Amino acid sequence: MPSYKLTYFNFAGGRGEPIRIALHAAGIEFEDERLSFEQFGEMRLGTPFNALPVLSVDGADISQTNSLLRYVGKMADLYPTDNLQALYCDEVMSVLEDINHKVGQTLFLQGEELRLAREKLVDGWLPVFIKGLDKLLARGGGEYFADNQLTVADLKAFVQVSSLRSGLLDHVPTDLVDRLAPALIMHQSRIEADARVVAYYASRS
Ligand SMILES: N[C@@H](CCC(=O)N[C@@H](CS)C(=O)NCC(=O)O)C(=O)O
Repeated sequence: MPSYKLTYFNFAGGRGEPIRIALHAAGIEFEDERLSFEQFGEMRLGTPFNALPVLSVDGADISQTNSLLRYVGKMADLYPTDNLQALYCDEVMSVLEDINHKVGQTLFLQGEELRLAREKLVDGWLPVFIKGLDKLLARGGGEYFADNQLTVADLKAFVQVSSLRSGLLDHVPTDLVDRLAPALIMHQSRIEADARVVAYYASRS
């Protein structure tokens, strides 16, 4: 078994958290390196694309969240073997990356500039993504996004919906997803209650 180190920021969300959950579900021992923003600043230029997460496999650094999720998902039986179901899973993860990208563009704004940028998201892209994800969940049968079982797409959606409802994103109403897509809230609860997710958070406490 190779040695694994996952490097990400020190919080239970963002692009890194679904990878941590999937690694734990796979039963893979890994070094869970959690950086402060200051520490990241010091090593940023040493990462493959000046960004996190980075998974180091036997000392070789590999980037790109969804690629990492697919890799770990295959080892954790959380990635479909059927090609069409894998495509469904990938589509969902790409939409969630689009959300990360749009929200990420606002993360370092402040004051009025932040308010305007976030309101633009709330009136524009976020409803498009949320309603679109609602349809993709219905396509998957309503309980999971693909394969009629838990996949890495569900883990990523769970982390994203939790973040959007958390109140940590200023000017994003915490009930935005509730109003637009109640099925995504039920999905969040379903994934949160999954034994593998419960076991991961129990291991953290
Ligand atoms: N395409 C990359 C994007 C990674 C990314 O933008 N990560 C953010 C944190 S969630 C980051 O490290 N930003 C630091 C920066 O842009 O300086 C991926 O899928 O992993």
